[in-house]
Amino acid sequence: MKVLRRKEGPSLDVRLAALVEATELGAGRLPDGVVAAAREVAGRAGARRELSLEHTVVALAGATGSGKSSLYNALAGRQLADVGVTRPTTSTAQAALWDGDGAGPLLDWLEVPHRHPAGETGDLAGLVLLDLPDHDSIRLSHRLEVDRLVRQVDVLVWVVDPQKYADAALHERYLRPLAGHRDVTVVVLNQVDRLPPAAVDRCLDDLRRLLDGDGLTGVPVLAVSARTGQGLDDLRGLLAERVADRRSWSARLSADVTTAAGHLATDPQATGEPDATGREGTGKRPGGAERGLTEALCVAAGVPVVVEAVAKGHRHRAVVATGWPVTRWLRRFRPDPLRRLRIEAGRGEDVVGRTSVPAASGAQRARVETAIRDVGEAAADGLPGPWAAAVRQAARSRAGELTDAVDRVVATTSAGATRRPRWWRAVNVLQWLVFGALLAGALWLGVLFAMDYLRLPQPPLPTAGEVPWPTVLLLGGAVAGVLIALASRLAAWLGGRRRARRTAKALRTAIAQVGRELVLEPVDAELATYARFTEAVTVARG
Ligand SMILES: Nc1nc2c(ncn2[C@@H]2O[C@H](COP(=O)(O)OP(=O)(O)OP(=O)(O)O)[C@@H](O)[C@H]2O)c(=O)[nH]1
Ligand SMILES: [Mg+2]
Repeated sequence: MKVLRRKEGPSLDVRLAALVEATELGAGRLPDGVVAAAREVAGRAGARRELSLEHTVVALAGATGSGKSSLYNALAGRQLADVGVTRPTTSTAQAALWDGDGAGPLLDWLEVPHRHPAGETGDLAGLVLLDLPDHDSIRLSHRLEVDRLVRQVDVLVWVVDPQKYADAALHERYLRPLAGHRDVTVVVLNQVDRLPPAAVDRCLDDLRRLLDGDGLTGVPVLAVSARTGQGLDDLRGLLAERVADRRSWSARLSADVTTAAGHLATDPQATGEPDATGREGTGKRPGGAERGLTEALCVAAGVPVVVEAVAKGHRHRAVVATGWPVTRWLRRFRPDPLRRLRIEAGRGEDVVGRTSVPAASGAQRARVETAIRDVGEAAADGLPGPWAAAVRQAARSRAGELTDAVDRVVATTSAGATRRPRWWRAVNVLQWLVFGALLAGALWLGVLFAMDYLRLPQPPLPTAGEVPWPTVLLLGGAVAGVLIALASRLAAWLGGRRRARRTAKALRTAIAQVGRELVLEPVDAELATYARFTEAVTVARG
């Protein structure tokens, strides 16, 4: 039977690189064991590729007494291994070499010191046959050696006997987990000489049924007898094919990479297959939760308080700048509502210290936390467990910086609202002119009053119509001053409202930006990592 080979798809090199990348991306997010196993596969694959590719390492594995050593001797054509009656017999692996030149480093890597040349080379040149200890051994060292070599060899020949072929330990511990290694697995039913001919087929059928259950449909199953030599030619022919092919090593590594990538994926969704949300691991974050976050941050940052202070502060300063000079000074005794929040012009990014906007209440803070959680949940929806957890964690990762960052943008964004409109200055000049007229009128009338009191002759009094000019100046100045003040107040009220609206909008934009930077960007980064991971896993799976 030919080794099944994929004609298309990425090369082993590319898949190996993808596995390494997926492993690095998954580290710290996926369970440590899975990541370590994938790393080990990548390391092993790298090592095997550096060693002789001219040799094919085939291991005879199986339970004690199944006849591994007997088969090993039969294939080698020499009594290399002890075949015993006391079980278990073989305690360390040994190798038979068919043209073993250059296989030294490979066997060193396999940690198999006992090496023997096989009887005759023939068409098996390049075969390195390993006789393993028993996998189900009462000796731990046997099991460890088997487990190690089962991971390292190119082709696995599982030797079973008619009594123990259904052994649960073999199927559950080895065959089922190696279902992905179909292309490099062979099953040999040994000792068929001990069965009546009619029972052999029944036994083979049953064995095949079990292997199908293990996910090993289609693997070669051979009936042999190490004692009589029955079926040995078929086994030899199959091995000769694998050896000539020189591809088992890459088929083995390919299966390893596929299996490791499958474990990294943890579930089907991680492979980039469409998930429940149809997001297909594209790294996109569903919208929606973003607005809730901005809203919660605005409220917690005291935006309504600041906006009200902007309007009130504007009116306050307008009165100080444009009010009636007779009464405006009284305003100075009242504090500027915006300055009271320590928001003033000239506050830049470099200003240290916080505004005096009241700190967020417990309920407001809780609302922010809920909004952050909602962002995390929405982004994590439909992702496999560990990645969902990583995304949720990413949403929270910079939450501690939010309060200060939001306060900073509140300070810098609202500081613009303290700018003085130019008309205030013009109105101020006008107010003082009008006030000057009032003073002039008062002074004039005062002089007239004094002259009258002293019975001095009255100078001629110019009039505007019937009313004397000093009176016009005094009363006109007073009325005009008050009217200008009232008109300015109205304008300031409208200006304050407009400013408050603009500030509210600017604050919202700036706070949304903070939310994006500190909450959404980490989430997006994690989703991008997940997208790269799924892509790498897909490539690695081949
Ligand atoms: N009848 C019969 N007996 C066999 C056959 N193959 C092996 N045996 C016998 O089965 C017993 C175990 O053989 P081994 O080759 O030592 O078995 P093993 O799998 O190497 O056993 P461990 O080294 O303990 O793991 C020996 O007594 C062999 O003679 C066979 O094909 N037919
Ligand atoms: Mg043995």
